[in-house]
Amino acid sequence: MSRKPTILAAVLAALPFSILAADPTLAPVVVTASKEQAPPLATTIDAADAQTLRAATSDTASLLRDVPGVSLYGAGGVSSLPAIHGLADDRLRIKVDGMDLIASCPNHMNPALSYLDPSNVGSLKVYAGITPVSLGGDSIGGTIIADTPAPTFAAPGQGSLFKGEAGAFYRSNGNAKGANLSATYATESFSMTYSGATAESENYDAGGDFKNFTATGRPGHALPRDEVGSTAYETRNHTLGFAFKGGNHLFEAKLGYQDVPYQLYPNQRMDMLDNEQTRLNLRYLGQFDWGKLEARAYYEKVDHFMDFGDDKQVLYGGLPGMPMKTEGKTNGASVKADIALTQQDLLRVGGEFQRYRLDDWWPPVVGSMGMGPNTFLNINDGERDRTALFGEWEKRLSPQWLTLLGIRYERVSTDAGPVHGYNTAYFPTSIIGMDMMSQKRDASNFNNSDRSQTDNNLDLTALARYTVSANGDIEVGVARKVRSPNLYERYSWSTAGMMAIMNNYVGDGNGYLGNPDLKPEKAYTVSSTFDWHAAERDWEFKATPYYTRVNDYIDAVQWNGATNVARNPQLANQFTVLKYANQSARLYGLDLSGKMPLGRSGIGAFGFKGLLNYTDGENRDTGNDLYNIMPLNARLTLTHQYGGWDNAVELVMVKSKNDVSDVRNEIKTSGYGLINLRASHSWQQARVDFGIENLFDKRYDLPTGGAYTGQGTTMGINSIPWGIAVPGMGRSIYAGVNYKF
Ligand SMILES: [Cu+2]
Repeated sequence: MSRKPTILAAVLAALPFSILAADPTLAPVVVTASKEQAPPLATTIDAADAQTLRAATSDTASLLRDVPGVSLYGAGGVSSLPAIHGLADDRLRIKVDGMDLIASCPNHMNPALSYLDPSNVGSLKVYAGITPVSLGGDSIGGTIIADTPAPTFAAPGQGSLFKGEAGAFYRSNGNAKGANLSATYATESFSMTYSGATAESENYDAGGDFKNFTATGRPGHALPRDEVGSTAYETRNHTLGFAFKGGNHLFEAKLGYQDVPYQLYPNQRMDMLDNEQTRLNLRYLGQFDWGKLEARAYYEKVDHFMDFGDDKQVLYGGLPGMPMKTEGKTNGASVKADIALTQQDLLRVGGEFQRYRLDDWWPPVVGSMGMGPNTFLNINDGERDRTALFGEWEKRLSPQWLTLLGIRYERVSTDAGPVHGYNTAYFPTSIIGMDMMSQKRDASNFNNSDRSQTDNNLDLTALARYTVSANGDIEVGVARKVRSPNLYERYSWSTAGMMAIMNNYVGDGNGYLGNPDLKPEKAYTVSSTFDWHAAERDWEFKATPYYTRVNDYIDAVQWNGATNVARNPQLANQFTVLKYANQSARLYGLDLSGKMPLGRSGIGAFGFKGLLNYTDGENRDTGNDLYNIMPLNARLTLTHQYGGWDNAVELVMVKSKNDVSDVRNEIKTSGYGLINLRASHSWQQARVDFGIENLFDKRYDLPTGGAYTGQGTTMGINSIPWGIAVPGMGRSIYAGVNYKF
């Protein structure tokens, strides 16, 4: 630690000199964020934007941190879960290369964006307000469209081309390092690309004075005092793509393979100790006189394994661990046509199909009376199938007015087979005995219940965009969106605390119990965006107020496993078991964002960027605040460009979180401010990035990072102390290089 300020001072001291030393006549690589202008407004992070952050992070979701309306649920080092306007995870539609990937893990450790390395991002488009039905489905919040780079072909007459890119990074906090390589060989009609990336990190240190469990004298694996337990990871991603182009037809085949040897979780009782994904994605895209036709078919298989990582420990009878396995298989297909009816009318019609199979089972632990002799079947033969049809009509009424009307019907069927616990015998005397008793009762209740459910979901969207002048646009939209429960929400069945805490994908440390009778969530949203800007967008200011009412919102009620009824009174200041329940909720808020030039002088062009997000969420049935709502936060950035230099100083400000979900005993967090520094220099082929995150090594808690469960005996529901939030990362100095050939 003592060395860091010295390095820091050296970097800071060197900055102005290196700026002066740079030759301004060298052609800079132009880095601009492209903003889509067609309705509805989407914010796009392109490959160049991603590049400015990827030396600082290996978590693709965190590339969205500058996008208005987006916040992140903390999770593993490469797997944070995006939230848009207070709705997160399965409530959002997140497509990676057109695939609706599903987090199969009972802790959602493997969400869609965790399969995409930041170095392989072609673009990330965020629809924060109203999502068109063609890009939605089975979700009630916004949509994130993530795509790998589009295939490139040789120019006519060029014959063939070979090109590629290689990069590496290092980050001081956690001793994180990684590398990426991509190479393309292409002719005018054929293109082949390999992309690979690896990243690994040890546990990170919190800023300032964090006292982990070791520092506070709790039992468990001993760690240096500032270290945040269970934050290490190692990940490897590979994709191999083939593309054929003939006339107006494009055919693509993409193979993907991900192997994560470990990704530890500071806010889960378990750690990911292996995640292997294989996927195949086929796509056809055709241009015709009448419009565009796109068809896709994909297959994905995930093998996921969890147990306690090094920082967690089992004291229950000195047993070696608690292995948990998950297998998910997804088959999907979609067809979409964009039909130009007239010059002013565009019709989008399409259909989607998805077949998902899930097994989640926990093998017996040899020698354990509590965890054996049988396998614990958490989800057995889980099924979730979706069939959807949609139509969307985009009309330009006049040069000023553009409207979009959409309707989408989606049928979602779910089911799960019969289950049993570790041991169906009855041990009346111990805590373990009580767990066994409830497992027998719970399994029997579950097996006798009607578990097959079919939901008929209808989404409706209406959107209008009015161009006031060359300097202003207004967009107003209303939508009804529906999401069916996921398999864990419907079918996890054990009330026993020790089992329920393994079914948790919000990181609050509690246990969750499914509910086969859950109905789909229906959201009604009104949102508008006021967009003032210079004709060339040298400056811009956007405001997006929104309001959402959700009927049958899937929240949770505290559950008493012994009596098998809702708990009353509630347990406070401890971890508890909750059962999913349909309630109602409302969310509202405001995003503000803008940028302006601050002038140009002999030492370059300066600019200012700002972003502010506010969300309020309430459960209308209980009056409780909704869980994991990011408090008021703002991000102010001073930018500087000179020759090939592109630099920034960033101030992040977050208010304290006092609005918490009482039913989940959510932890309050204090407000904080952080300073980040970034610098980069680009040449024709090479680029270097370096910077410092959390310059002053500030201690802060992640407001949506959940409860700290990263150390010790996490197996018992209250065997670790309640009330400690996961702290954010302390100062990290990083550098990255990238070379294009
Ligand atoms: Cu997992």
